[in-house]
Amino acid sequence: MIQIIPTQPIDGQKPGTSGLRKKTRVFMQPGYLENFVQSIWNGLGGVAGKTLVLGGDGRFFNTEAAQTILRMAAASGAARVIVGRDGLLSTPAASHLIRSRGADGGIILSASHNPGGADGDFGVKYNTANGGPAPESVTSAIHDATTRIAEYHTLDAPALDLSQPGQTRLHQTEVEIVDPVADYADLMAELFDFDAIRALLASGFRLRFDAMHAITGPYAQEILEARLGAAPGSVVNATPLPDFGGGHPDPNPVWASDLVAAMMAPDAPDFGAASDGDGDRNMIMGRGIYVTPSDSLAVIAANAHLVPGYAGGLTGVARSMPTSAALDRVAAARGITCYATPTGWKFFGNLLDAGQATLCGEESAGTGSDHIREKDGLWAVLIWLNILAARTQSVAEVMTAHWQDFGRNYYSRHDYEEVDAEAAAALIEELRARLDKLAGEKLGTLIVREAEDFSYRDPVDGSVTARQGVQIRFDGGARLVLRLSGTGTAGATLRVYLEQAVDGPDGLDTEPQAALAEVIAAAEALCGIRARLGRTAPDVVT
Ligand code: VG1
Ligand code: CO
Repeated sequence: MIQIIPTQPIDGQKPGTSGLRKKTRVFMQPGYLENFVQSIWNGLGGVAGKTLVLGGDGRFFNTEAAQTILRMAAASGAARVIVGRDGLLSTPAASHLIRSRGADGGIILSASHNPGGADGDFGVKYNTANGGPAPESVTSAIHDATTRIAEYHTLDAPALDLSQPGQTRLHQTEVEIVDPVADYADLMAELFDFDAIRALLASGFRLRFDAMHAITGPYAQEILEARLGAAPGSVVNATPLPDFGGGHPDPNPVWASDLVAAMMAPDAPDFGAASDGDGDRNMIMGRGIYVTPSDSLAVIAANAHLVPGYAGGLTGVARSMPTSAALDRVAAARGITCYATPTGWKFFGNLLDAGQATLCGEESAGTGSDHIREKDGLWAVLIWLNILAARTQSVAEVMTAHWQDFGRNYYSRHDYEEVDAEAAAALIEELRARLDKLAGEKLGTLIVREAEDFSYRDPVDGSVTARQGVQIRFDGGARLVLRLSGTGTAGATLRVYLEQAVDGPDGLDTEPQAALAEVIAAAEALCGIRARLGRTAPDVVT
């Protein structure tokens, strides 16, 4: 039954910010997925006798890829594979399953917020036994294995029926098919005051959750509608589709514009939220107000003690470097440490494992805590609902009070997508070469205080990750960060992160792009982004 198939290394199988992402048709080429999966096994030193979790966000090719991976795990002697029904698991649910079942690791099939479909993107990510994305030491070993692979092992076996929970066997491997939602929903019930949220929803408080035709639909229906009593239909676009209905399952004001329109309408619900392709991102809105992810993280940190799962307080907090310093303000007020890490959830794992941080977040709509080792979209929605129930205030009232208490960090990200990769790389390289001489220079109206290429030394294991983005601070509380995306599948994407801190009590109610006008001009003065990349404006402003 076991087949040993000769193969050769395939160029470019290098995991990025979050796993290996490629065009779906690239992954569908004969041997492409097989090479990478065998390289995961090889990079780990084999999977014989191990227990793995397997699931994905349901995008096009999920079903076939899950069957291929099951055959390959069995051919390499895995003891057990725990797989979500129909090969489905949200990223947070997969992380929880790895932890709760004591698995050795897991494979998540997703390209997250990237579009799906035959002409969209596909991705494969390996998570370790703590439930989190593999750290760089592991992804490097996997990449290394892709450059040396000579054969892969698989089985000559028909596809397994994954449509019913239960136990089955593939060769000598136990395959356990589990309900993808149940365990995760139980975990949420442990962390939050479901009675208080239920009472809030019974009091006429209306919510709208947009699942964007992605994996969170069934999770949100079970938790928000069935367990918490939100009105039927509160969860919209709830049926996961292989191509996400042709949309971009990225919960931000650009791609979730329907939700924004609904929340800005006169009869808007009290609370609006959305999640992404694999369920780890979140967007939070109130009636007439959008909450930036950086602000959301700070509000959660400031109010977590109102929530049962965090009643004991936070040991520390962490944010990715580009994320605004709104979180730092809360940490300073509470006397706890705020860590700044490179972009990508894998850098939070050690801090969470060591108990040095309880809460983490990224400006890209990722928020989470030590309950699992991934960011968690529905968790963010539930903690917000729990906070609103405890404070008996609207989202707008909570935000106004927060800015008055802590000050405000105006924030925006401008993305230049699918630009010429060489031009973007040259722009960043030339900038790096100038960093030493930038302090004191005037860019537009702003004067540079300090400039650096961000480098991170992990406080737990001492590993160093360099070249993680150019960070420029200006006199007067403005900050500019530039880095290249590590999740795209075509050309390069330049991300320009813009921040202006205002301490208050005045100036807390300006339109964000206006509040950021001087930083936006400074970015152009610094490196002429638009002219160099041949663009007149960013493609996406969030
Ligand atoms: C982006 C975000 C980053 C996030 C990553 C994965 O990476 O900026 O904050 O962790 O996506 O999120 P990049 O390298 O493109 O900037 V997900 O929900 O796509 O797994
Ligand atoms: Co995601």
